[in-house]
Amino acid sequence: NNRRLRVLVDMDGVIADFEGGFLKKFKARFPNEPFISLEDRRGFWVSTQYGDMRSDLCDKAISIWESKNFFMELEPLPGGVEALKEMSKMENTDVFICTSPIKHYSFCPYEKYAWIEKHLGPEFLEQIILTRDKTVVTGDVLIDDKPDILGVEPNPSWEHVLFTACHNKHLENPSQRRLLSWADDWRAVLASKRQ
Ligand code: BVP
Repeated sequence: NNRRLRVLVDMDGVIADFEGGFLKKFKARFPNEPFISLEDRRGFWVSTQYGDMRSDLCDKAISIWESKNFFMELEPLPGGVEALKEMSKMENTDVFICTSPIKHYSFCPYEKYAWIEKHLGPEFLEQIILTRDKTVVTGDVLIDDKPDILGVEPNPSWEHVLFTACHNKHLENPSQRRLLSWADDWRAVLASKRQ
């Protein structure tokens, strides 16, 4: 089998610590407001869970990731940068970072590029796919922490492998295979797609 393998890797919650960065900045900016510990996070949308706690907290949460330097200052998640660099050096393998920017576009798209250049190197700037609809992107596998990845294409070409995050780790019977972290066997996931 000579076909090249195309791996799509999500950014927030997979290589960049969106949840940790959000909670740290939310507490710093709103020290007198209640917050949701990472242990208590449920559901993909942070804004929904904060809004359910108290309606005005939805907009307060949104103001955190709409702020300048929010995306730039996210910490890398353990092992992610190393895994992507190793993956990109594998034979017959093309790696793309496939990430959905927020609609408040003043900072997020720029900062995603800057983050990737800083942590992965300028050569990875060639590998970025910014899209709000990942179903129209073709690939063999998409490693993503969002449990439901929907869009205009009802039958995406990729297999979604669910990357475990604080908000999805309690899901009982996810329809996807899981990667528990970058210490889990991502090489075996890739190997299985080369068969
Ligand atoms: O840019 C990220 C953060 C944002 O949605 C994007 C998810 O992209 P992928 O990980 O799917 O590529 N985001 C936005 C909200 C609320 C908006 Br209102 C949220 O609660 N969580 C979240 O991640």
